[in-house]
Amino acid sequence: MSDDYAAQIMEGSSRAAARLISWLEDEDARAYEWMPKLYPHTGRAYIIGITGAPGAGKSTLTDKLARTIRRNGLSIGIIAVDPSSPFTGGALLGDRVRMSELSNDPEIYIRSMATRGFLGGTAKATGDVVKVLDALGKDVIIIETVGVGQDEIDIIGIADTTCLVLVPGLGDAIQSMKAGIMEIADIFVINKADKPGADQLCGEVCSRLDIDSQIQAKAWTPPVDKAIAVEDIGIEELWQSIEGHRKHLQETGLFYEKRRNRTYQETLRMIHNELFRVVRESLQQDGRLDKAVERIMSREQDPYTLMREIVGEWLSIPKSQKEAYHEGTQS
Ligand SMILES: Nc1nc2c(ncn2[C@@H]2O[C@H](COP(=O)(O)OP(=O)(O)OP(=O)(O)O)[C@@H](O)[C@H]2O)c(=O)[nH]1
Ligand SMILES: [Mg+2]
Repeated sequence: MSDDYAAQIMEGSSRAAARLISWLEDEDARAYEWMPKLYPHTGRAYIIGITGAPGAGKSTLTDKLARTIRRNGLSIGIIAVDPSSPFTGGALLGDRVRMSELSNDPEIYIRSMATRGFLGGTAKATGDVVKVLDALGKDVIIIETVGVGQDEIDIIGIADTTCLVLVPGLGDAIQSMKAGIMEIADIFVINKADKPGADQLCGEVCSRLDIDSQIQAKAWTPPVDKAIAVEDIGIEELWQSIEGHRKHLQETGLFYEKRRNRTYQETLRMIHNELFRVVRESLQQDGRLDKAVERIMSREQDPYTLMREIVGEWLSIPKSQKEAYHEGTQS
């Protein structure tokens, strides 16, 4: 079958994968025809998240890490989520990698995703793209995402190993980091170690981790690796740290637990998104929401009551069926 996208992707067709990913990004219904067929063939790839501030060197690091992984004979998928490069002057991941020899390697698949403004979230689209690359047969999938906003928290849910990239010279990096960001990192990378302040930053992160481990005993203490991505220094060590974390997850059973938790969250989110989509469409279809907004604006109606009415209508569908059932048995 020439248009069996699932079969083509499983045979390793990058073109078929690219097509399906575009449909996913557009929320085209055709995507959801093929995803169920791909799903049984996913779950094999190991997923690495690279997150950090804009310009921290995530793309450079990803490029170098990809070469190291290739030297180990593994194939790679790279997803750059919403590259922030216009702000930092850094090259898009795609550009950066295109410039290197990686671009000619058929074992590497690179995809940039502009997901800013995506309703329902980056995580949904990214999670689906991960599955496509997994079914495509990639051994390792790297997701690069900027660690600002809410997105990075979502990415953590998707990655098996999350690397947080920090750079010296951005003031008191630890203090300015959002609450919770320390907890999400499985590995810390102090990049741009050629710049002054790298050792100090390293020390700050380590002592913070020390304090954390005194407060709460942890099965895994994140390694803190120094790197100079532009010079390919510290990348092999980073790969060893990632491998160490992978083995730790597998030996402790946390790997299964982590993926089970991800599947739980993902399934819940899918149900949430679909419910929201169905309700939103029906409200938009007959212009009902527009009319209601007018009434809310003029204070003829309040949004709280409207919300209850709308949700109540949806909930009453099974209830009325139940009532009909009892009516039937009573008569
Ligand atoms: N001095 C120094 N510069 C580096 C290092 N790694 C990356 N850079 C430079 O930092 C700039 C940003 O690098 P990118 O790899 O584009 O950073 P990024 O985190 O992907 O940036 P965004 O995707 O825009 O958030 C580029 O000019 C790199 O050449 C390093 O180890 N040392
Ligand atoms: Mg980048």
